[in-house]
Amino acid sequence: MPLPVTLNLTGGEPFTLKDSAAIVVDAGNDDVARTAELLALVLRPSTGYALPVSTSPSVRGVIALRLAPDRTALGAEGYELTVTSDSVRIVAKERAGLFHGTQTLRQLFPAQIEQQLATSSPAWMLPALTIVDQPRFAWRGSMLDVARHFFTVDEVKQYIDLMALYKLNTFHIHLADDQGWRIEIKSHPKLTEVGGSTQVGGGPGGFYTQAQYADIVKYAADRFIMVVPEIDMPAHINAALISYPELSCGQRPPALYTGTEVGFSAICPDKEESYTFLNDVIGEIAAITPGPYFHIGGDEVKALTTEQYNKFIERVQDIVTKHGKRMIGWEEIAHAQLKASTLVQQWQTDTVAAKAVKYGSKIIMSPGPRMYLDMKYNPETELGLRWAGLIDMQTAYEWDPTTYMKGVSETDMVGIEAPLWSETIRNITAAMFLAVPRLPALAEVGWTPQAARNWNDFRRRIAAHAPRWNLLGFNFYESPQIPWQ
Ligand code: TNX
Repeated sequence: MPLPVTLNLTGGEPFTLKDSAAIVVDAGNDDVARTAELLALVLRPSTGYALPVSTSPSVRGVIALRLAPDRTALGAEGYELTVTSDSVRIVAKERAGLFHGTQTLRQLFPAQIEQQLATSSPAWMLPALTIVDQPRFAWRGSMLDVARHFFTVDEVKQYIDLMALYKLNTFHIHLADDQGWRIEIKSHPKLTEVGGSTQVGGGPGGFYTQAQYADIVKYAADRFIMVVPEIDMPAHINAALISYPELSCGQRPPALYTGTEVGFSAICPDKEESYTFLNDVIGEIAAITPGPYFHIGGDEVKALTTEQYNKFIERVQDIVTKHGKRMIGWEEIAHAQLKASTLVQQWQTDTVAAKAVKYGSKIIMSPGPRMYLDMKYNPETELGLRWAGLIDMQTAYEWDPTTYMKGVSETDMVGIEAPLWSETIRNITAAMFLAVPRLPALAEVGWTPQAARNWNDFRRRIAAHAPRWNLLGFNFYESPQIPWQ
């Protein structure tokens, strides 16, 4: 999961992982060794084997990870996994492919491989096979809203673990909204002191220091996941306005906000100091973000005129560009004049995002009725909202992003992203309940060729993952549409 492009059971003798095994990598490549070490961290506790990461090619019973730059057909994220009776070999053109290959290998072992205590049963056997695999879309993301409710660094890492297991490669983190500002900005300390002090429902909120943010970025990067930071503007910005009231136009006295209304706040687009402030914020975050993107939100603005909004977006686009990043915004930004390098994130309509195409801007597909992980599964689901509809498993799985929108074709989109808004969820247990099993379903929408996807086949395969989620401590929704074993 997601289903590989090709999988051939060769019918040969199976492979059994033994306590003498090692994970072999080519000498002189520390990055590959780190991927091997992450695989070892999964395999060691349950097997109880030492599984050293070794550069000695003579070790028997090996799992070998090897970069092959000449295997161009594998692309930036593809891999080939070959299991024979005496070895497991993962080959990829690039390092991301090796990592994805290790996630496939992990899933080929019995579920108990995820156990924390060593166990001698079952035997650690793999069928002889060859898998050649690569993703359909380059952009396979998920967004976590840490603004409405704060999530600790450890919780964020658990979410990244879930994404990595299903080969997602982009983690969009919604760092500021009306209810909370979650990232330290050294030039404007009140953003976190004041703006970070609460959350929906009035709890204590919280924020990440820049060092903690860098730690999240590194954790994600080790798993070949790019972090995209979002500071939502010009609306969804009350937390900044209470910290620095001079940034508002002064229509409404700012106060801490712990409700769930949207669209009421706006940074003043007509004051020069607003852009000085945003330049500082975007500059500091850009400097600690290795990925090429900065997300400016841009959604649900009710307090500005169209003209004010468009001018604001165009100015901010220049600021983002000046700091060396490509801008991303929710679909509303397509009303403004965009650069071709800007990405537009579709979420609500099929007309606004289509406008982006005329600027040459590519689209990230996040249609609410299919991809919003914060929607309820059914009318009785305790958590979640329902404005975009109810999304049980078949609805999440059975659709094609490239035929979803009129006037937008496959070449207009970079891929898909599943947002998890956190108005109704206050910790990772609640987040997992909404994300699992829908996020694995959407991961397959993003990875597997459309022609190879089949709902009935998917239902059967996803059912086998429940024991893994239990061992990993991932809460999940027991959808009645899945034949759980
Ligand atoms: C709409 S999607 C929003 C968010 C809410 C979400 C709840 C988008 C760009 N804006 O502010 O949290 O609905 O589902």
